[in-house]
Amino acid sequence: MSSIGPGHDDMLLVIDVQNDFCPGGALAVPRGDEVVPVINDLINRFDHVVLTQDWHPRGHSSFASSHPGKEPFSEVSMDYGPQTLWPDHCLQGSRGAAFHDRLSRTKAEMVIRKGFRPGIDSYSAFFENDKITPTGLTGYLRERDIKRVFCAGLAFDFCVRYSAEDAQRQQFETFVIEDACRAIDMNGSAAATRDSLSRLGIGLVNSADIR
Ligand code: VGL
Ligand code: ZN
Repeated sequence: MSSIGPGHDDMLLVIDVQNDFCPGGALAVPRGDEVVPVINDLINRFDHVVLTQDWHPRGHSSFASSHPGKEPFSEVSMDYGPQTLWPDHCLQGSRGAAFHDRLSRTKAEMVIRKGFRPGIDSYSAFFENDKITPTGLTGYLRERDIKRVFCAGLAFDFCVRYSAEDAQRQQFETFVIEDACRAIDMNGSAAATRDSLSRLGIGLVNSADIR
């Protein structure tokens, strides 16, 4: 693809680059730490940067440990729909919930925390998993006159996917920078994500395309 952006109405949305999603963390994404230098370079090139931070209270309903007899990576049905159960991760204030030490945070205009309500998970930076409870990010981006959203981070097939799909649904032109993401990839979820993103007209691009 020819080169795109970044311009003054573009936002780089950096999703969940936290210790627990990196090797050694509680919900490690394979090679998750490899996104850090790629994202740092993107942060230098974008005018606007927002970070998200998965931020769960103890005993969160997305934790398998909160559902007796259930294993991590199994599924339960919540009143808002199916929910994958995870190992305990990104506990508020913990070292695992902190951003990766080498992630450049200085330029971030805002950090949006998600998943802090005990009874509902939030993959997307825009809406919780009930698809109706907003995080406030849409209003922030509209008020700042942002027109395009470029997504990067962890995990490609969960929080990046849901954030990108909601960004597009909220009328932002949306791209996912694939080499700035890594996937959990359970039951073909990485391929399903690629299919879904292209069906929705979300651009899959590489960081080298953005200059
Ligand atoms: C995520 C599972 C649970 C993510 C967060 O950042 O993709 N995945 N919480
Ligand atoms: Zn989480």
